[in-house]
Amino acid sequence: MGTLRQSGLLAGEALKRAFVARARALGFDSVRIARPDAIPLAPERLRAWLAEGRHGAMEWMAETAERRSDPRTLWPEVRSVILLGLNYGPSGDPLAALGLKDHGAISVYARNRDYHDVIKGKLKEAAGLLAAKGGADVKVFVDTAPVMEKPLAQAAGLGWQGKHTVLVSREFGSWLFLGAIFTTADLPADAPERDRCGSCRRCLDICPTDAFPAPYQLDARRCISYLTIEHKGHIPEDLRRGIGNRIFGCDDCLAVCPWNKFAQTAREARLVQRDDLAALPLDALARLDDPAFRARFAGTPIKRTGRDRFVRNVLIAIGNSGDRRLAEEAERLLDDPSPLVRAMAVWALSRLAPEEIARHASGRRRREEDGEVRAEWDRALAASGAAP
Ligand code: B12
Ligand code: SF4
Ligand code: SF4
Repeated sequence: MGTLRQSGLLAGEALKRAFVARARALGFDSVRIARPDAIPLAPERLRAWLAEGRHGAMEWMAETAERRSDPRTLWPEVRSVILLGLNYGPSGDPLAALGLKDHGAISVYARNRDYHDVIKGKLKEAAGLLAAKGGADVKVFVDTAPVMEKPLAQAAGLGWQGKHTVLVSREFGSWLFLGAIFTTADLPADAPERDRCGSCRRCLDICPTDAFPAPYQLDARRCISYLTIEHKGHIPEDLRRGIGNRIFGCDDCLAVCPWNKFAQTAREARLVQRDDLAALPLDALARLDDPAFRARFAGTPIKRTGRDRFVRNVLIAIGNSGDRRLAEEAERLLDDPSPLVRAMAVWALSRLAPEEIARHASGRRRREEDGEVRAEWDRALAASGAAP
């Protein structure tokens, strides 16, 4: 400590105070600190989740499990883990778009700039202070690194993991993005937050695809967020109806949480929801080709799925719309180069115009080279009463 003082560097409480002030000036809404050994239950819970296969095809979760479950495995020199929250609370009803059946609903987190880009820059700037004023080494993480941000955030006291598994804050409800800074600086830790869910189970009961096998446990394979964003293949038939018109992510379990009564609208301009991205007309989306898709969603998280997966989702929403006028969009996509799109075009058409399936199948079913798309034709023909 004496050496630190002589060198003009800060340490302990003084460094923490300077850091928190800097992070708040950069716009972070919550800044708290946990010890690197603060999540003793997480490794076993992560292992159990992976063993059940609940990560679906997110192989990167399994591949990084060891480093992910303990900050000290990821970086043995780490002495303090700083968790930072950025509020992205919506101004209106986050579920309003679900009532517009000829529109696709985009989840709140994707209605403006990609939060990775927004948070990463701020984290780097904040971390710079620890290096400059504390002589400490730092590493910054947001989402994509093998770090269990939610249990660490609970240990630091930002909130608690609700029964929907997302971190709930007493100040911001369900709407906090999380980021982490690992540092070699020894900073005084904050107290953890306790579970405040009580007997409530609103988030569990609202889930349209029944993705919670038990409270505090999510089976990603059934979660609309996973299916519409992460999942690269065909979406299982039994889950398509539950998806409704959610074309990118899902907010149902977040939105019904009673703790949102304390939520506040996002302050960070790049995270304030853009109304033109909340609900989008399905017919226009179905006509996006690759360049148009990229241009439309540049800078937002939506660009991540690429055009084919996005149009796959749009076709599920079209199939669920009950709007016969949208059948022509599905019909046009029956010959799309992407099998993901062709398969969902068949499904959407079979829901909106089952009597026309046999006519459209003739020729196409025989020429189809993709086994999954052929199976989709067979299911559609069987459901419409025509023999495959
Ligand atoms: C993989 C992932 C997903 C997957 C899986 C989600 C999941 N729940 O695991 C999918 C694609 C489904 C997903 C969806 C979403 N995600 Co996501 N995702 C992640 C990621 C990259 C890793 C999460 C993880 O480690 N999962 C593994 C499981 C095992 O860990 P866990 O969820 O903490 O599970 C704990 C509980 O199950 C608990 N537990 C288990 N058994 C028991 C029993 C009892 C009794 C108790 C008390 C607890 C308990 O212990 C486990 C370990 O702590 C994080 C970023 C990060 N690096 O942390 C973002 C992250 C969690 N996602 C985020 C967001 C915003 C979302 C969505 C809201 C996006 C959307 N609107 O569509 C949805 C929410 C869906 C939901 N209900 O979880 C934010 C959440 C912010 C917050 N306030 O918590 C994060 C932190 C990204 C960020 N940097 O901001 N996501
Ligand atoms: S995000 Fe939607 S689908 Fe996923 S668990 Fe929550 S309510 Fe269910
Ligand atoms: S809805 Fe209820 S059970 Fe779910 S996270 Fe919020 S308080 Fe907890």
